[in-house]
Amino acid sequence: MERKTGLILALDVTDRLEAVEISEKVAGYVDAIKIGYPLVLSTGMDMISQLSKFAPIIADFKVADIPNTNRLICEQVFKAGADGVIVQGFTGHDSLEAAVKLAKEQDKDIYVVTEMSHPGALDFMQQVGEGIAKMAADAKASGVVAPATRPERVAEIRKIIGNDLSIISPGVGAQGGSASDVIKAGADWVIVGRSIYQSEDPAMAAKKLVDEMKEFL
Ligand code: NUP
Repeated sequence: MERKTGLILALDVTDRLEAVEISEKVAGYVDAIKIGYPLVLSTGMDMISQLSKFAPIIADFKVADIPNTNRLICEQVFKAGADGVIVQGFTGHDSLEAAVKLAKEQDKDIYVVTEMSHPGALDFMQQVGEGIAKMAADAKASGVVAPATRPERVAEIRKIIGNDLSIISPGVGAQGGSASDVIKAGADWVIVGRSIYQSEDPAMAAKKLVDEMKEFL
């Protein structure tokens, strides 16, 4: 994924027309659009190709299965037109490797969730986040997903993965994180949903974030 603005839109709306309208408005400010279960379950998989006209699509399906099933899922998502897929890391190295192998064959990206951004991630995930980051680097994934709500953890994860992998970081705005803080801590992109798509003026909200991050990219 090419970095121009550092912003990825998380498009968690459930209406097809709204999804298209928002994408059209913010297309000039985002490097990718992340879509997940809310939008795909309500509108269908063809939403991926429809929105790919505006920006590359990252499918946030947090794939978490055995290697063969991970491969089968990623195959379908890439076939539908996505450029990247988000997978969970806690399933272990073989599941991740199956996804990465397929993605590399098709020149696509796999992003691995290390530690999630919500408070409940401290219950279990944080303890294994660094191990997952190391595994993602060993497997040569394209990048990891790390929490904008905890920039200090993003900085730790950056130390582990080095500069070959990118960090895409959700948790800005509605979840309390700051875009510029997490970029300063080592993230390459922020992923922002509600602060953009629930705004009166999504394009202006996206532009504000891009302007805020510009000097730190
Ligand atoms: O750790 C994660 N936190 C998170 O919020 C991993 C994610 N994939 N996400 C997703 O990022 C979440 O599902 C949503 O699509 C987006 C953040 O949206 P918002 O809080 O900016 O509305």
